[in-house]
Order: sequence, then structure tokens, then C-alpha cells
Amino acid sequence: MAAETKTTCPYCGVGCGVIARVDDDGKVSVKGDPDHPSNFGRLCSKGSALGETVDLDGRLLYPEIAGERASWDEALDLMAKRFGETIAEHGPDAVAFYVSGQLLTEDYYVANKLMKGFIGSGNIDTNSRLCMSSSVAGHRRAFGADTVPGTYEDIELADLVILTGSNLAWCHPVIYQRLAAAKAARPAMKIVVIDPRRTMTCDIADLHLAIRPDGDVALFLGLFEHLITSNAIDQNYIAEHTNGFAETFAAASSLSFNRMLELTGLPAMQLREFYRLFAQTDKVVTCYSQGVNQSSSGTDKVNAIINCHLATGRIGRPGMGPFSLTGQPNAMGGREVGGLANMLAAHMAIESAEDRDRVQRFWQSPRIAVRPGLKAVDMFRAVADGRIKALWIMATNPVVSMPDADAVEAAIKACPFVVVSDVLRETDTTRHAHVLLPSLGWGEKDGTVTNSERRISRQRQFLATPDEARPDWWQMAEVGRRMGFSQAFSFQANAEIFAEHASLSGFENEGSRDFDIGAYEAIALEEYDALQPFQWPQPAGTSPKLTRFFAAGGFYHLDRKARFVAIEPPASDRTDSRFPLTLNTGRVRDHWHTMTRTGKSARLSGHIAEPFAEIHPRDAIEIGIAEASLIEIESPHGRVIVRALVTERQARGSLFVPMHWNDSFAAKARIDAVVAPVTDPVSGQPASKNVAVRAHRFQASHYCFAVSAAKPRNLDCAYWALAKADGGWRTELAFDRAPDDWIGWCRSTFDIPADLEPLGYADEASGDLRLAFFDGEQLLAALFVARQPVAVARNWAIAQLAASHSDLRKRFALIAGRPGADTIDAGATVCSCFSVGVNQIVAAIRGGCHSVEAVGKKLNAGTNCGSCRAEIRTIIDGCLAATAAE
Ligand SMILES: Nc1nc2c(c(=O)[nH]1)N[C@H]1C(S)=C(S)[C@@H](COP(=O)(O)OP(=O)(O)OC[C@H]3O[C@@H](n4cnc5c(=O)[nH]c(N)nc54)[C@H](O)[C@@H]3O)O[C@H]1N2
Ligand SMILES: Nc1nc2c(c(=O)[nH]1)N[C@H]1C(S)=C(S)[C@@H](COP(=O)(O)OP(=O)(O)OC[C@H]3O[C@@H](n4cnc5c(=O)[nH]c(N)nc54)[C@H](O)[C@@H]3O)O[C@H]1N2
Ligand code: SF4
Ligand SMILES: [Mo]
Repeated sequence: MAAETKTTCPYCGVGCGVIARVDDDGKVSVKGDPDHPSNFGRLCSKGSALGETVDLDGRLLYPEIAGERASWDEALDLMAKRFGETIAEHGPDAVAFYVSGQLLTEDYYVANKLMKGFIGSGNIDTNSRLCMSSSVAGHRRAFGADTVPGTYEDIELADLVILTGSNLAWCHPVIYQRLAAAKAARPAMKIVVIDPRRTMTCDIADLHLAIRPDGDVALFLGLFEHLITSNAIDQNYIAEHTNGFAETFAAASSLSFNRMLELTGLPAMQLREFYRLFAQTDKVVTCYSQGVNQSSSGTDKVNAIINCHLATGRIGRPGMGPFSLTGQPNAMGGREVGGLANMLAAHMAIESAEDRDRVQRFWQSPRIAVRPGLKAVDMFRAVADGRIKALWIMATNPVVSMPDADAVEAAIKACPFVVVSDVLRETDTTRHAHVLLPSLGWGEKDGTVTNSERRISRQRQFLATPDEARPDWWQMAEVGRRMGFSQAFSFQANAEIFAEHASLSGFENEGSRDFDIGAYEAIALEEYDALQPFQWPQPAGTSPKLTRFFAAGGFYHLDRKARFVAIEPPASDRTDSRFPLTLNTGRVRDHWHTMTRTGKSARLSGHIAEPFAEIHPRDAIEIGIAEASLIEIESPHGRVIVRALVTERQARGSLFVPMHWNDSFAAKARIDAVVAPVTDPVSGQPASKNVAVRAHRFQASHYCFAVSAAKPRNLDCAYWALAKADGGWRTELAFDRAPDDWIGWCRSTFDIPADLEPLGYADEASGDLRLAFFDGEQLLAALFVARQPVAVARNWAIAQLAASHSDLRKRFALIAGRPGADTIDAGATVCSCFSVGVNQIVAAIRGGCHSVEAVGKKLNAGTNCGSCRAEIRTIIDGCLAATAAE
């Protein structure tokens, strides 16, 4: 039997345990680890498809200098030389590292040690700046430390769960599954979703507050005041464990109810209902994510939420507390090692001379950064204006994910020396590197990650190291050694790094700092290999246990009290007559960030195969958009062209575009090119959810849909978006001016041998054209062209790539663009685990399956990871409503 390895999912911050298995033929399969306390065996669609994303296709396998293969010695020596020279000539702040919450703790620890302790600059920042920094800043203001007080269990134990700025069903699906199961077992439990959009998460909500963008501060200030006036506060807790209550009350009560209605955009009834629920319920957990963090008032939103929990003493007890959901698999680990430019290692403060001295003594380092470094947006500004002259980017793709992404791309292009460590050879960012370093990917690398509930788990290697790829920590340590710091970077194994990190966390701590895992300061290699998931803190001499913070105070400000933060509601409307719409950006269920991994899976790519903009039907009419039109969205910073998805889930005056698509998968869909570089004044986190834009219909002369065995090459048209499909690729296209010779265009785009003649059909009057190229019985490519968005049964067309075409009728059916009578088009994928499409689900509903369970019984859909259950329910509701109306 093939060996099984227990490891951790590399996607979201839920941190699910997975069991990976490599079969004799090299095929990788995964299942949920029933013993892991984060997921107890569950996985979501992305986790379940991990086996499809670990192939070596497109991997970077050797170091490169200026696009040519180089040896590790050449690359590392060059880096030590260039970084060294730059520092000698321009000082330590002329170099910078931009790293990632997808690094392992060990990688992150070494990167931070090298920059802050040995180069002596604070210029290490991370994509967590775009993700968690408002939560970090809010925690530090309120608690005196970056502490998440609760555990996942609290979400199940609560009687009221508030999900604000979180699309839990799609972004933290296993917590969503745990919550849905808890509510099914205890239907009295209430769930409130606060989100301008009606997302799939609303499927389990008792109340959905479709808040105006950035109305959150006003909403929670109003709640704070209501809690006081309705006598729902905990006077003892406030008196014993907090400061600043009176000022905060004064600030909150200056806001009138009418002004609150205006700022939140909510009906008074709904607002009162929400306030009543919160006031009456003792066990309340408020979960929040990017709708809170990614805002120009992000830190204030976090504190407005925490204020309400402190005022009621509902914190750190079972079923109670504010809960920041971390995004990336190791967002939390990065915070522990001090990966943000304004933090020091092990939750110590860079502003504190005492902390700086302590860390420097522990590291025995020649110097220590004396002030915070540049935060991501400012860091790339400094790259642009030449203050930073040497940059190392590791495990992140800023040309796609940073706001004002075109300017970021231009800055990277102009920087004299750029190193990128990645697993892929070609991303929008690797394209501009002078030195490319091949890193180990998931399954190959080995170390630890920390999830949203402070649980540290092992990622373990179960695949061979491919060619010359090397761990990220090793790359950092090698450069450190070559810069002359051989003693401090003499690590031979990641277990040594973890031990040093643990030791620093306990160093002169004695309960003064929340992050303490001193119990592991002398961990041996075998122990590290066998390490079971545990929650911090775990100081020296203690054993693993479920931990919560602050039920009895014990905060980390000097007086050990928490702070209420007095806040003013922000003016949040950014629109004006030139840019009248609000752009909101975020995630879809089956893609991960810039698609470098999920884009490899045909199953995951089948759920949503194109970049899109959700738009309200009335806005669509106003700007002349019909379903499936192309829509062009622009701001003063840039523009995109994506498919319009007309839906009432989107509020009027706003658009939603996913963050995933980029120049490797689409012509012009990098939405961060449109996002303005506006940041929260406290945390420096970009406001990626509230951007003023304008939009109009993009009118093409010709629209196409193509399926092909080969990946399309040299696409040069106004719009294209490609996605992996079973047996090849699917591509959507639109032309300003159609090619003169479609057949020639197909040959060069889809790699068709010159002697293969197509089967074709053209209708001069309508402009419809179809071409199909066969090699023997196999379809190589089929192209469907129309003057309007193409209506062809797409999943059926894709299936033809794998079908045999010996039967001439089948070939003609393809040219006709219609499935034969004996086949049905499955429709867009809903369940990616079993590849079940929307048309199959509709057929099952028409056949009498009127519940998610009944559909599951008939088609298996929704019975594995369950991530699609909310969508199935929506389809059932839609079909039943349509039938009722007939
Ligand atoms: N499928 C998938 N899952 C992921 C990821 C992924 O790429 N794909 N990435 C992971 C990472 S790194 C992160 S950070 C998390 C993010 O997880 P989430 O934060 O849940 O995801 P988002 O889609 O970014 O945004 C959440 C919601 O915030 C809402 N929102 C926008 N503006 C406001 C506002 O002003 N107020 C409120 N209350 N809500 C608002 C949006 O409409 C959106 O539905 O997901 C993690 N999980
Ligand atoms: N408009 C908008 N922009 C956003 C957001 C949004 O909601 N809206 N969300 C923001 C958030 S929350 C986040 S977290 C960021 C995410 O944005 P990014 O971090 O830019 O996205 P990823 O695609 O995860 O990039 C990871 C890169 O590292 C590579 N990689 C994978 N594993 C490894 C490894 O082990 N080692 C190394 N060296 N490389 C590896 C991948 O191939 C990929 O190129 O985007 C942010 N940007
Ligand atoms: S919820 Fe899904 S993506 Fe997140 S850790 Fe679990 S399996 Fe991975
Ligand atoms: Mo994130």
C-alpha cells in the first residue's frame, strides 16, 4: 500500500489536516485527517483537489540569472554581492524583502532575522499587510498584543454568530461547514451576515445586513451605544479590566440614529433587530475578515467590534469573543516571527528599546532595526522613486495582488536588482526578476504553520525534491552566510530554526508576552517530525491544551488592562460624478489568489472559468449591459475588461470583481490595476473593497469560444480568458477587428499542423462561424464565432476533447454547436468534487429532487466536501420559485 503522510492544507487559514498519499504510479490523492482538531476529517473543494496541483508543469526548477540557467553558487554569490554593495553605498534601508503568509514559520523567521537583526533595516514587509494588518493593529490597540482570544470551538458553542466582511462559505469553507453543522444540531442558534453583497454565506443566515460599503464603524458604534442604553454591559468587567470607556461612550453617543441609518444604508427595523439580538445573547462570537480589514477604516472597524465585546465582557469564554479569521495558511505564523515591517520577532515591539535590546542580545546580532520599515504600499513607492535599489520577493505575486498594480509593475521593472523566489517559472512578477530562485512547493517543503485559532501544525514533505528547487529558509540562510553572518545562519535543518524561534518566544518572557512556545525550545529532530497540532501559548514546562485569552483580563498593556478605542465614523463614499460606481473585490470558491496553483486543476477551473463583474440589473440597464456582455471598468489608475454577471445579489451602485485573474490567464483582468493605493492610516492596509470606478459596455466586433488540446499561443485580441479543461483548454475571446483568415489564425493559435483541413460552417448573414480540426478521431480544436456573445453548450463542447470522433454525425453535431439527442450538456460546474453541472442539477430538481439531500442522493453533488451545498440550494429555490410562478 502506498505510504500516507499527515500534513496541513496550504490554502486558507482554517489550517485543515490532510492525509496525502502517493500511489505507485506517482498520482497524489488527499483526504481530510479525521484526527486534526481544525477539520476532523473535513476538506473543501480546494483542499480535495490538492492532488491535481502538484505536478511539475510550469515549475521553476533551476536558478536563473538574467533569464539564463545559473548554478546556486552563482545566484547566491551575486545576491550577497549586490545586496552588500547596495547597503555599503546607500545604507541598509536601500534594500527590502517583500515576503508572504504562505511561507512556513521557519522561512519567515530566517527572513526577519536577516533583515532586522543583521542587515539592520525594518524593510521587510509581507502580503499580510494586504490581509491581516488592520486586525493586528486593532488587537494591539485594544489588547496590547496581537492576540486572537478564542478558538474554533467557540464558533460552534455560540448562540449568535456574526459574520462581518466574511464570505465564510467560500473562503473558510471548513469553518462554514462546522458552523452549519452546529446550527443544524441547534437550530435556535442565530447567524447574522453583514456584507454589501448577498453571498453564498447568507444561505445559513437568519439575518443579512446588506451594509453600505464601509458602514461597519457606524454600525458597531451604534451597537456599542445600544448595549449601554439597554443595560447589556458588564460593569464589573469594564471596571476591573479596561480603560477608556467614558471617552468611547461619548464618541459613540455623538452619532445620531438617523446619521447611522444613512452611514450604514440599513433599514431601521433590521438595525434594531440586530442590536436586540446582540444585547440579549450572552454567547456571541463576531467573526470578521477582509470586508473589515481591507478598508481605509479597517483598524477602526476592528476596534469598533472589540469595543462591543469588551463592554459586555464577552471575550475569552466558551462561545464568546471577537474572532479575526486569518486568510493565508501561515498569516498567523508570520505575525509570530514579526514579519511585518512594524513588528519585531516573537510579538515584541520595534518601538520598544527594551524589546530591541532583548532581541539583539538573543540573536547576538551586530545591529537591530531601530525603527519600523516601509509598509507594502510605501515600500513599492520607494522602489518606484529609487530609494530602494535591491528587492527580494518571496512567495507572493505583487504585480497581481498589490493595489495600483500597473505602477507596482513599473516600479519592479525599473528597480536595479530584483530577486524572486517562486515555484513557477512564469508569473506576472517572475517575468521582471534579475535573479529567479526555485523554491519547494507544497508536498516538497517541510515546516510549521499557524492557523486562525493559534494552532501550530506541521506541513510535511511527501514528494521528492524536484531538480534544484530548495527551501525558502535555506535560500535566506545561504545569503545571510555569504553576507558574512555565518554563525547566525548556520541552520542545517528547519527543526533547529523552530527551536530557536520557540526559545526566543520564551526568552525573558515570564508571562509578559502572549506568544510563548518555550516548551519547544529544545525540540529534537524526531520530536519535531512527530509534532502534533497544538495551540499557543505553551510556555516551558507546560503541556498542550485548549487555550483562550482574557476571560479574566490579563491584557498586555503595561497596566494589564484593555483599551476601549474612541472612534469617529469615516466618510466612506469615494464616488463622484466621473467615477460613480463602487468597486468591491474578493474571492471565488475554487480559485486561490493569483491562480498559480488552482489554475492547474480543470475541476477547480470549471466552477467559474472567466473573470467577471457582478452588477445589479438596474445598473446594467443604465449602462447598456446585458447578461454575458463584456464590461470595461476603469479608475484613474487602470482598467480591465471582464464578463458581466447581472445579479440582484449585488447592491445598486456597486460592482464586484474577483482578485484572481491576471495576465497569465486573461488579456486584461488584473483588477488591482484599477484599485487605488488608498490605505488605512493606522495599519497601512490597502482599501481593496471600496474603489471609485466607472464602467461601460465593451462592444466587440466578434465573440468566440474555443476548446483546444494545446494551450493557445500568442493571443492578441481585445479580450481573452483561458482556463484548464479536461483534455486541454477552454478560451473565451472577443475581437475589435476579426482576423482576415480564421483558419490561419486557428492554426497558429492552437498549434494545428498545416496539412489538417478543418470541418467548417459559416453563415454570412448572421456572422456565425464554426471550425473544427480533427487528427484522426481526436478533436484538436473547435472554434465558435458570433457577432454577439457566443451561446454554445460549453461543457459539452469541452467533453468533445476527450470523446472519439469516428462517427461523422458527432463531428457535424460539434459544428452545429449542439449536443445530439443522446447527450446532454452538463452546464457550468457546481460540484467540483464530482464534476456535476447546473443543467444536471436542474434536471434532477425537475425529476422531483427538492432538497440538497435528494439532489445529493441522485447525483452525488454536494456529498463530499459540501462547498457547493449553498449553490445547490439556491438553484433549487430558483427552480421551485420559477415553477410556482408558471
Ligand atoms: N476560495 C478562496 N478562499 C480563500 C482565499 C482565496 O483566494 N480563495 N484566500 C484566503 C485569504 S488570503 C483571505 S485573506 C481570506 C479572505 O476571506 P474573506 O474576507 O471572507 O473574502 P473576500 O471575498 O476577500 O471578502 C469578504 C467579503 O467582504 C465583503 N465586503 C466588502 N466590503 C465590505 C464592507 O465595507 N463591510 C463588510 N461588512 N463587508 C464588506 C465582500 O463583499 C466579501 O463578500 O480568504 C482565504 N480563503
Ligand atoms: N483587489 C484585491 N487585491 C488583493 C486582495 C483582495 O481581496 N482584493 N486580497 C489581498 C490578500 S488578503 C492577499 S493574502 C494577497 C495574496 O496575493 P499573493 O500573495 O500575491 O497571491 P498568491 O497567488 O498566493 O502568490 C503566491 C506566489 O508564491 C508562489 N508560491 C507558492 N508556494 C510557494 C512557496 O512555498 N515558496 C515560494 N517562494 N513561492 C511559492 C506562487 O506560485 C505565487 O506566485 O492578495 C491581496 N490583494
Ligand atoms: S478550508 Fe479548504 S482551503 Fe481552507 S485549509 Fe481547509 S481544506 Fe484547505
Ligand atoms: Mo489574505
